[in-house]
Amino acid sequence: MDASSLGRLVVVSNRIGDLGNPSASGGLVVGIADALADHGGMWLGFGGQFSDEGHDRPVIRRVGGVETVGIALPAQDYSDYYNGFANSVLWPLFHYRLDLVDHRPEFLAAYRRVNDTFAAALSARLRSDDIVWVHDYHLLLLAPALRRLGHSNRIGFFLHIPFPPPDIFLAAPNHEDIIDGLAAFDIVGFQTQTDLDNYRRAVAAMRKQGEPSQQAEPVSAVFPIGIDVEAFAGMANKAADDVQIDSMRRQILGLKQIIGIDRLDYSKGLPNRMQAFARLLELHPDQERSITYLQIASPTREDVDAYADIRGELEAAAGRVNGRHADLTWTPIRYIHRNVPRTRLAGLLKASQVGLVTPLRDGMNLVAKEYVAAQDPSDPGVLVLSRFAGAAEEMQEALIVNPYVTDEVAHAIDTALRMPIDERRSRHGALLRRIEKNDAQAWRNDFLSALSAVGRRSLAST
Ligand code: ADQ
Repeated sequence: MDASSLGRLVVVSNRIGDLGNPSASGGLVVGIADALADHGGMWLGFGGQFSDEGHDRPVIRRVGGVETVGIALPAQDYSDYYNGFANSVLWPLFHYRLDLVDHRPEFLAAYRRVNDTFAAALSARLRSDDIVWVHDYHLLLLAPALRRLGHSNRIGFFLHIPFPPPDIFLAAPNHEDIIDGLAAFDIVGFQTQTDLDNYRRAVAAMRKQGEPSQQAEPVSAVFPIGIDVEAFAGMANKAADDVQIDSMRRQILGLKQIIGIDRLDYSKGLPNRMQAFARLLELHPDQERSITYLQIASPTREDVDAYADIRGELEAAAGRVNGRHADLTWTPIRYIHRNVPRTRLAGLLKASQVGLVTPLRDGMNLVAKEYVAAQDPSDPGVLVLSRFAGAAEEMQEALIVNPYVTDEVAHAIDTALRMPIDERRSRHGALLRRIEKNDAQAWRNDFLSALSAVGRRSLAST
């Protein structure tokens, strides 16, 4: 079935994107905003306001044919659900970091309550022919809650982050509920084949132990998320004045720029990356004074303990490298802990000869795709990409590295800096074609077509 023949689309995610200014908010919001604009529909999420007794009305806005519903939640519940279960249990666990899991019983209870609250708010507004698209690990239990309320709508789920191997997944405090919860969706989508395989192996492992109470199994498939390539390239071409001045200054000095852009998250491998850059200066002293590394790391989840240390750790690492190598005219690492407007980011990516995307584990990583989209095809830079980013499954023409092996990353940066133009062009051309094919539009059309193709479920089977 063609996705355009669907009824109203209802998107549910933890927060609502800024539909008034989608391109400022990033790839995901643009993809969803376009889908909603096509179908007409509703986007429901936490609105940012905390509910007091009797004041828990949602904030409703209308942008074109799209209604956004921002629900209110009690402050303590939101903290235990968002900082707690979602980001202190599920995020580390799904990124293979059992050592960082910090579970408390009240987290899981709040997670269930918040999923139920989302379901109740949605239930009051849901029409019987709506199709529902739920996003990410905050809402794993939304479908069973909606089914309990009697809704037989088509409901799809997309997981933006990795799905871990069974041995790790089975350490989740409520792994049976998660598998049962996913079974109440009609489709469960993943970023990569690895994630899909891990999910299916977890289901099989639990079935062997007789654990899942659900017999139904949802359709499961891979839908690699993409970006709007043309729009991002357009932004890169409109670089702000300060980006142009900075890039001219570097040209005069003969400096090549290596760039990293990430949320300041432990999954992104930033300390390892700084170490690899330092190692590059040791292994290839001839690169001194001819390169500079710009790392932009946006603040994120600062209320979660595991994020508190990484900021200090990175500042110290950048300081150490600069203290050791900098002189009056050259600063090896420029480290910026701030959000940067997207047009400026695009300009900075374009002006950089090497893109460093070296997460220890990542669902996809849109920056890898943004870096390729931003390049000048006639003189493109080189992407150094972790094999543990979901993007590596599609982007094999990048220089693929193991981010845990410092020397390997250092050598790859050196190779990228010295790569002849013909090789740069042919690698970039292949990458560009792939990200154009698997772009944001393909992602949502593929997902929504698959969701519309499943039969409507009878509630008796759930
Ligand atoms: P993230 O972990 O946030 O997303 P990523 O895919 O790289 O990771 O997306 C980050 C977005 O934020 C990019 O569009 C980037 O340009 C932007 N950004 C990063 N740093 C910024 C800064 N300092 N200022 C402004 N903007 C900045 C999760 C998963 C990923 C998955 C996406 C989408 O963890 O694996 O690719 O969702 O599914």
